[in-house]
Amino acid sequence: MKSTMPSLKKTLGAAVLVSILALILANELWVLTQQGREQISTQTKTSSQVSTTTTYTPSTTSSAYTTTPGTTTSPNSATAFPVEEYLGSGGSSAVFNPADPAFLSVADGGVVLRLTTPAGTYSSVYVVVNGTSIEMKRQLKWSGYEMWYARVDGVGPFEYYFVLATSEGRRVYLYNTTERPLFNFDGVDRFPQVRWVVGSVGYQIFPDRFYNGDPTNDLLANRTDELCLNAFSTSRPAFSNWSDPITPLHCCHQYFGGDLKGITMKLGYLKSLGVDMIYLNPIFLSGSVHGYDTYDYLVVDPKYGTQEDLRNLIIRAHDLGIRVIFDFVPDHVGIGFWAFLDVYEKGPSSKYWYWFTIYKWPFKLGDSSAYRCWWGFGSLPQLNTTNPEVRDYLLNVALYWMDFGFDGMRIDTPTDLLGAKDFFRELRALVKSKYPQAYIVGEIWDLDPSWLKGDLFDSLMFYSLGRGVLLAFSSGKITGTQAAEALSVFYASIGANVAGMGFNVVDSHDTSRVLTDLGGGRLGDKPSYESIQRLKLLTVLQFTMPGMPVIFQGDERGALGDKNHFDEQRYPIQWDQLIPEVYNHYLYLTTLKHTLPGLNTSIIRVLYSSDDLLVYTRGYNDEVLVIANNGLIDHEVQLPEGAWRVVYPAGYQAVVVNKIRVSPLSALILVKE
Ligand SMILES: [Ca+2]
Repeated sequence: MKSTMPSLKKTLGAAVLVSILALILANELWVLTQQGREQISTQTKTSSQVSTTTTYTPSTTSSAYTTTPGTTTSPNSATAFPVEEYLGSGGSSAVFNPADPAFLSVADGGVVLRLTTPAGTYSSVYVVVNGTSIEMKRQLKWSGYEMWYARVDGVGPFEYYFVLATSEGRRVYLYNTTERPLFNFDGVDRFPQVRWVVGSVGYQIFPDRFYNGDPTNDLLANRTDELCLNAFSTSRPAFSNWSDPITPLHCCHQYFGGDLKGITMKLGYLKSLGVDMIYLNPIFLSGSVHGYDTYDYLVVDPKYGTQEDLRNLIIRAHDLGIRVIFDFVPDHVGIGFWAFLDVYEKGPSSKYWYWFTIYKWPFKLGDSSAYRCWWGFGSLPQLNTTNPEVRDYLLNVALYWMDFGFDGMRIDTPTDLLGAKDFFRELRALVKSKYPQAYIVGEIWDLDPSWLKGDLFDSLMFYSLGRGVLLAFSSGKITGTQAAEALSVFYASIGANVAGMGFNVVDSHDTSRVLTDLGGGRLGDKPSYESIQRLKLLTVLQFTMPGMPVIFQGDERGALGDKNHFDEQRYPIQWDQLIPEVYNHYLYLTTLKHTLPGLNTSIIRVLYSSDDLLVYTRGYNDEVLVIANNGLIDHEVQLPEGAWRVVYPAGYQAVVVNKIRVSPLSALILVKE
């Protein structure tokens, strides 16, 4: 549920985003400041000696256990004069905090260790794990920092420390504490990845506007529509044929008749498109088209069908290997919510009086001055989630639908809840104890890593990535270098496990459609060639980020819609209209997502950027290479060593070495031969 937030978001420039993220990061990180206790090597090494080393192993690793802090007795002292440091002691300015998933997490069945250093200071970094040295890869780079990562196979316990080498031969050994020099991973995964998300393609469905599978239920919304209850409203709901024009009621009270049977009938379409997960906008009894004003959390809205229809949808989807998550709205209800109506009728003698915050009674339904409501909307009374009764009620609702067969939930406006983090901590513990692979996503527009530490959500709706970075780049609002910086800050802020679980949206029912944002026009227009090129560029990026690309219904068909015009983007899918070029493009991207192993990992490395170019790899062996050009001229790009096969655009299929040209407003996907 969003009203003004999207337009607010739009005004956030990429530069602002970067600085916000940097701030978040700075607060989260354990930054070791430079204290000038550097010891310069007496034996200078050339840079090539260090940088070409692929497996550096200290000669006597076990001595690390017995080394007395502050002495010069260290591994490998013959080749370089080492500097010993302990976390928090300062010196190397390296940043590491094993308690934070951004630095240590279990992803794709292995442990991903990451370390941040000042940019350009170290030519190579190693992590020594149980005596074996693993070279860390330079993964990300942003305003003065770079982040390195290494993967340790499996999830068993191990001990480790870091070795940082400069091109002049100075080596810094980063240990834990003077008492316990080695870092220790105990083998316990405290933030398990929901593994099925990593290789999946998601699809968001707005039920009233997807497909009408049962015309007999179309008018049932009349019985509960909020406008009929709201004392401050004189308008009434409207019922329209599938391709009727939109009216000022379009956003919330112009009904088109889409329903659960309609979704079930279209499962074959979704399967052939390559969809692995459906996110359903609210389907429970409510007073609007969007459903964020719940009347009964445990009743399927009759305008969408019956509980049996829902059961049938989930069973059929599961049969096809498609998971389904529901939209959970714990912050507020509709004015027709049974407990709220009880308060409305009985006042302080209602046993639900303390489920809300009532300022005066009696009151009229819809009076925003009479009770606490969401963002001042009188139609949306806010629940008092600090009341244990309300919390228990909502927790049981969530568990009820998980028991019913859902695979997870998207949570509406979580930051607005009273006592938000306490509530969601409890929710997660309850749901995950019974369903460890349940996927829990919070509707938070900015990147706030504090929600992604393992006790709250698996992912946020990553608008901050999809729109803040990828759309900004594809529309030409930011350069490749700015995009690389923003991507680096984004992925440095969250664990690799979270990156792999990313809910990667570029638009939704709460924003304009991206094709409109990219200059394609409004509902009913014919998008230009350039806007479609930009859409392709954007979606190549969306589909090659770690995590799950989520398509908003109809984007794959080339739908248009301007949010500022009565939420046009929610207009019904016109099943007789489709831009084949767009649909085939999406189809090919879902195929690549399913078939390229590198895209089924949680790892991205930003390799190179310029004004027009953004270049990155995917996978632990850098096996997928993406080159994106948002400029209006073509560019020649130097390829990493080896032979590369072009897999996007489709049909290209050439094997190339050394260099490749990338056309204006386009992207290439290559795979290591
Ligand atoms: Ca219907």
